[in-house]
Amino acid sequence: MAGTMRPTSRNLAAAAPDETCATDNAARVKQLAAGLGFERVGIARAGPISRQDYLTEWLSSGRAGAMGYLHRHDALRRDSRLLMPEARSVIVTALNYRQKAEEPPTDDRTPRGRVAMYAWGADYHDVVRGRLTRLVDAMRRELLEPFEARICVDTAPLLEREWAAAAGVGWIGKNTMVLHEGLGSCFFLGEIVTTLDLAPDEPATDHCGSCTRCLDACPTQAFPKAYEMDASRCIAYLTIELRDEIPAEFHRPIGDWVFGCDVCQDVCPFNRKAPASTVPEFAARPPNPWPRLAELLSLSDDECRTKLRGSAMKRATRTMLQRNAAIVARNVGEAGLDHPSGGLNAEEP
Ligand code: B12
Ligand code: SF4
Ligand code: SF4
Repeated sequence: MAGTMRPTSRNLAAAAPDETCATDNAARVKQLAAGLGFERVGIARAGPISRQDYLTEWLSSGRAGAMGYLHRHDALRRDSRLLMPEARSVIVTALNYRQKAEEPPTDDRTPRGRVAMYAWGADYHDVVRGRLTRLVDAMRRELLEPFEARICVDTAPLLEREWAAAAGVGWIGKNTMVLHEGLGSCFFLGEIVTTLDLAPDEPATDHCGSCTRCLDACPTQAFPKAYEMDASRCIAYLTIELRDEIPAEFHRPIGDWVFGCDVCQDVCPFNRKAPASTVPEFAARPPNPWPRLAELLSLSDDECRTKLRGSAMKRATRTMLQRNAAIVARNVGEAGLDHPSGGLNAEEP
């Protein structure tokens, strides 16, 4: 856990009563979170984020592509106290989703596409939110003072990686993921913005060193430079967020990814020895991670709704999934699987 703030008996004696309380409460919150299966927990002081200029430049440079929601609630994104005026602390948690890598099944010769690991099992929004709700309940039972708490998982206007870095949960790697030496980067972030005064942690230090594996491996050159992403080029954006046609220059680089991409995490040395997730809900639900392209291409709206219920894959519409599957079908030499709603541009690059 990020909690390196445990006081010695000497500095405890010297600490003011409020400080002692903040330190004790922080330690208790971390214990409760660990008991609920969160691998990392860190605390940051609520307030403005430190890299506001970077965010402004990033948004104005068009790197957010068509993700208009990243431009909305801009002020809230810059200062967590605007989400909750009396907020004192941001508790940041990490929940490991790493699964054993799976080769494509060889029992039949059906062409298949690949789904990014974060979407193999149950929708993380539900799983992380469920556990954070239990954490807040436990905090209300155990901590003596009343407090307000707001749970954020992905969709709130909060720059989760910025907060994770500030709270010492991990450092922001050159591939822009939050990374931890022991845990790698295959974990979800979730936060509790709260009025509780909790002793903050130190930010983590960067261990990327001279490594550039993620930057070199990205199939679409989505990193203009280290630590910076042009999201409009990322396969995760193209296959999950972009509702229109995917520009032809990206068709081939998409390879076999029908939903998301894991390349810049797969090549990261910190993920090589990272532990597997112990969260049962994140185990792969068939047909993930290798759905048959023909099945994706023939899904009706109703079937799509039923099959994707409870999965993070429901973020993409049926048309988007079929657009992606048609591109992958071409890439794996199965152009005959094209679908009228595949959304393919007429020309390959
Ligand atoms: C939009 C979004 C995307 C977009 C854009 C990604 C991006 N890099 O910005 C797309 C669709 C491409 C995407 C892809 C993925 N995403 Co996403 N995404 C988000 C979302 C909703 C918002 C991110 C955002 O605001 N980006 C805008 C930029 C400007 O913000 P930022 O990168 O966080 O940058 C801030 C800081 O990091 C810092 N900073 C930036 N650059 C630098 C440089 C240096 C040197 C330093 C020190 C700091 C620093 O300053 C910035 C301003 O404060 C977050 C959830 C959230 N609410 O935060 C999830 C989130 C980032 N995604 C997540 C995941 C799992 C993924 C994927 C792995 C899914 C997949 N396999 O397909 C990929 C990973 C791709 C990658 N390498 O980042 C996780 C990441 C967990 C982790 N361990 O880091 C998050 C946190 C969701 C969650 N709750 O767990 N995602
Ligand atoms: S997720 Fe894939 S496409 Fe996106 S930056 Fe990483 S390697 Fe590149
Ligand atoms: S691959 Fe190398 S440079 Fe990229 S995030 Fe991992 S350690 Fe950092």
